[in-house]
Amino acid sequence: MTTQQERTLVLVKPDGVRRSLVGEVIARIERKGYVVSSLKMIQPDRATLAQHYAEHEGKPFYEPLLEFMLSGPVVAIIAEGNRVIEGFRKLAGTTDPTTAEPGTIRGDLARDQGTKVVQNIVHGSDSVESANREISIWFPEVAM
Ligand code: D4T
Repeated sequence: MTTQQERTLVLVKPDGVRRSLVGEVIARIERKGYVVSSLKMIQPDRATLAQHYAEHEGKPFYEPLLEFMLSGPVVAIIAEGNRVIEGFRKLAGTTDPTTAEPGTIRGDLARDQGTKVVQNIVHGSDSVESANREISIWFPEVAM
């Protein structure tokens, strides 16, 4: 199997920060063997979130998603490693936390809240293109 040195953009979303799960998420990234190369806590503004979630504009959950993401600070992380994009998505588990596998971040730590938008603790880039785009949104100061 070929290995690919990659970077991915991880966000600990406002629910994860409110529940003091920042350390838990970072520990899982690091225990897996990935390297945290950049890290910051930010209160995101609407323009940043509109860029980040541009692909979801117009969907029923778009406005609730932005409201949720505006509801408190997030922690933005660049994690590095071979195949880290796929690897972090596996660590995170599937989008729906009710059915996310136990052992994953979402499967272990999140559940359905009955809210209009799924609150699932973390975001992780889903491709090299998304990672590059998202890193430039959240870390404009980091050279590609
Ligand atoms: P992110 O992008 O936050 O890592 O999550 P996913 O990759 O797992 O999911 P996504 O981009 O498809 O969705 C972004 C965000 O919207 C919420 N969502 C999503 C929701 O509330 N209802 C839905 O039907 C979908 C598809 C959850 C994550």
